[in-house]
Amino acid sequence: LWRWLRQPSAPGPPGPFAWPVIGNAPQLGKAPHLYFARMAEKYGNVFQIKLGSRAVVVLNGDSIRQALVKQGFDFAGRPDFTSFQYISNGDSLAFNTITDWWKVHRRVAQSTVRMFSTGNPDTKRTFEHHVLCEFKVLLQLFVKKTQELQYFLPLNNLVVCTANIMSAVCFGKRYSHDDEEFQQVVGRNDQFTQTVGAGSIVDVMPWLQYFPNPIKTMFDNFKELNLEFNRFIGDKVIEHRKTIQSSTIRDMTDAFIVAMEQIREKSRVLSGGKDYVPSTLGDIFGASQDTLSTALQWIILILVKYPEMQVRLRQEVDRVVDRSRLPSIEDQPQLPYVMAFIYEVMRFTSFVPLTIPHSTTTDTSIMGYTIPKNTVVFINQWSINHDPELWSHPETFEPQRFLKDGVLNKDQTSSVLIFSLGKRRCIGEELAKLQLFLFTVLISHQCHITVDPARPVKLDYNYGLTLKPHAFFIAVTLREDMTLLEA
Ligand code: HJJ
Repeated sequence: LWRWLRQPSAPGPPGPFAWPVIGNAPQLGKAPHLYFARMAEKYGNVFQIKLGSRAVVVLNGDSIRQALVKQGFDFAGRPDFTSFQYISNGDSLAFNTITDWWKVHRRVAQSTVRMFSTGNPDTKRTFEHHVLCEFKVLLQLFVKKTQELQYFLPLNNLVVCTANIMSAVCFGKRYSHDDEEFQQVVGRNDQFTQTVGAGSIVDVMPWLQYFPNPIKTMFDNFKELNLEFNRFIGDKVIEHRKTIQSSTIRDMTDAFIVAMEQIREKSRVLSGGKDYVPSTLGDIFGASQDTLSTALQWIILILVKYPEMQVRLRQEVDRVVDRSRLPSIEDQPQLPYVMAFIYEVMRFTSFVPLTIPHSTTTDTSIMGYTIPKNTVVFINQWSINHDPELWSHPETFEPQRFLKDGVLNKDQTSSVLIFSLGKRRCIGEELAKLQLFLFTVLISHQCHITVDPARPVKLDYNYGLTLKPHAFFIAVTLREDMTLLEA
């Protein structure tokens, strides 16, 4: 005992001076990931700050793989943040800490997503069909808007387009681009991502929600959007339960209802008999429409910011796909530049700069520093994607960095970190990459996108769980006549 008492315990991570009450909150600024990258240069890849009264450990570079993979369980928790309690009434898998029932439900969610996207050639074909249908509607709308207005804002249509793909998969239904109810459900992604992004003020200074101020207003909007979102998902599940026939699974909602029924006994013991069908669907529908519409915005923004990219992509696509048919999934192995372009968009924009906040599930240590149980941990994915030791000229957009002798370099592509790692890694990664591939080849094969010269595009963004580019105006013209598209 004496020796144990005298043993000096390893120190906590170093970090900048923190003010009372607010801690380092004001220093985060408009781009917390950039502030964290600067602090990592000064204090090392593992450092500590204070947000409000909470200690937050920020992991950068190498320490991320060490924590999330090698010490996976220790770092797989979620903090008990105020905002997380309103997402699916507090039952969201993505925003809840790891438990035994959580593991069961994650496995169900993972295999269901696969079953409706990249699972096998049949499911891939069905998924591709949904993407193709939505792309056609989108392109026709864009061409019409270009004829009427010349330059227009693509944002809302991109959101409805990606939401429709997942709505078809999840609920077996698509919506018109001017359906106001659907817009109301999926059109508030900025409010959602700004409130749950790492460093969100209400989560570290929850007392701000109790008197009138801009943070309270933002949080009230967040609560309201979640109520509407939950009502939308809840109604879908009720409709499905009324009409389900277990012999024909129509969509993901049916699949979850059946799968949860099968694990009900196990689940009742572990989770007290709660219904996780709506929350699991909410996570999948919400996450996919927000992230994929953001990715699509960045892809289009980069295509107009660097028009030579459109030329280069078109060259490759034209070499593989002639004008007698549309591009498809089977063309993917022949289109390495398209994939290199997509990886470079993910690396360069790092549009999920920090993951959903983690927390430690036990007293632990990393890189020689002790970290107590229940410490908030931020994972700075951006720091890896812009590490000059890993990437030459990280601030330059250059898809070629992912190609070696004309083929995709797997060592390089696996160095991009945007879907996180370990027990919390994204379950939609394959679906997302397939969808982005299809959009990129379809755009390159079918149309030409230009930017309003009076309003040149910038790479600026609003920070949140996902980085959203500032509004930009485009014009879209078809490469050839419409006959192919309507075929
Ligand atoms: C939502 C936008 C929502 C949910 C879920 C329940 C699972 C970007 C990264 C991960 C995505 C994490 C997940 C998000 C869940 C949204 C999204 C919105 C309501 C929701 C790293 O997505 O406007 O409302 O309710």
